[in-house]
Amino acid sequence: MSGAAKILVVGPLGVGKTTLIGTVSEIEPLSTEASMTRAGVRVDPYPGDSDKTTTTVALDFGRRTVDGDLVLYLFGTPGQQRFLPAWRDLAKGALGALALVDARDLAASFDALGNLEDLDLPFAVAVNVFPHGPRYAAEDIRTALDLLPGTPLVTCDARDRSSSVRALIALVRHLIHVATESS
Ligand SMILES: Nc1nc2c(ncn2[C@@H]2O[C@H](COP(=O)(O)OP(=O)(O)O)[C@@H](O)[C@H]2O)c(=O)[nH]1
Ligand SMILES: [Mg+2]
Repeated sequence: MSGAAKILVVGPLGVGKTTLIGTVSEIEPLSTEASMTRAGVRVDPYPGDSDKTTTTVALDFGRRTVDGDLVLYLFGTPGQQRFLPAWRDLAKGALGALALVDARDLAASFDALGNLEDLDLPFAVAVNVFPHGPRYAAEDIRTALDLLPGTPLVTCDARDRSSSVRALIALVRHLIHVATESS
């Protein structure tokens, strides 16, 4: 596969979207972050005991070439439900999505996965591994997230380039497979 593809990177607040795009991008990633206000902290409960003080209010953008000559334009989409209209706009023209999941809170990913299904956007799921996070068997994660058998499920560390690129390649392989099946 060569050419260019628009890819969404979706998932709940704090799952690692900004981190992953920054890790894999060949260009200086564009990231629009805003300080979380006290009010925002109430609206956007932050998982775990992280010292995170910013949250994405609009989008992240990066570019990554995989498999030689396929250029992926990566759009990180805000995970908060109240940004759903923006999320749907961002999905226009996208070929597929990488859905990031935090094993400490699988349910936090339901909204994003449901939106992808509503939009008929093919996706792969990447469990971003956090320290102290539970290690579930892949089958248990599939069941909890109600994934179709064909949906790729991989693990990654959003701070690690090779594992994050591997997750993107798993998605690309899936997109090729889906495109081949429907043609
Ligand atoms: N331990 C660990 N921390 C991570 C990982 N990915 C992201 N983080 C941290 O988790 C926080 C939230 O990540 P961020 O990329 O901002 O999440 P976003 O809200 O989905 O964009 C940041 O402080 C990251 O440094 C990871 O794979 N492992
Ligand atoms: Mg972010």
